[in-house]
Amino acid sequence: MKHVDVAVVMGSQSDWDTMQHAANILTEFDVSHGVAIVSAHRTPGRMNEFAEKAADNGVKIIIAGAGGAAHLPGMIAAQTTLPVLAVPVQTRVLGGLDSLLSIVQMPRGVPTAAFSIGAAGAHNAALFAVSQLALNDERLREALSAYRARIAEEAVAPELPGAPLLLTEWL
Ligand code: RP5
Repeated sequence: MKHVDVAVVMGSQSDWDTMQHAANILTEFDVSHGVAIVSAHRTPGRMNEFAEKAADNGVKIIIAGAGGAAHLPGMIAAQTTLPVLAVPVQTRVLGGLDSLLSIVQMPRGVPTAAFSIGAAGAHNAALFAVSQLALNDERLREALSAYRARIAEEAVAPELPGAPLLLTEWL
């Protein structure tokens, strides 16, 4: 089985709309990654096996997304010392606050890193994984700097139709 640096896991097929944003960033940065559905509640045995074997399979970082009673990231963290980056998936009934609160209050000694709810959280979790890998990878460090430069440029691009005076001329 091929080794990957980052494993992106989620509790359900329905989480993919959100978690694909993490996979897209990893693809953009050319970081090896794989995805799997492992549910803390529906397939606990599969989740245990995944968590116990992840480090031996060469995985360095796990990104785990779940919604509602979102126990997946914490339960994975309980069974591995690899860093677990948790993404609270937005839910229809409670908007994802349920996911966030299920994820964020881990007991002392078993941490996960928690990101914001939804697609932006998945996006940022992947960027965070890239920055962790970049500690030992010059190519990724440079790619992250280029990414930051690009989003800074996009943030100030003057697309304000009808605006009277663009003050950016002062800057
Ligand atoms: C959680 O339940 C999953 O992470 C998902 O976000 C949520 C709903 O799952 P489905 O009922 O859509 O499969 O386990």
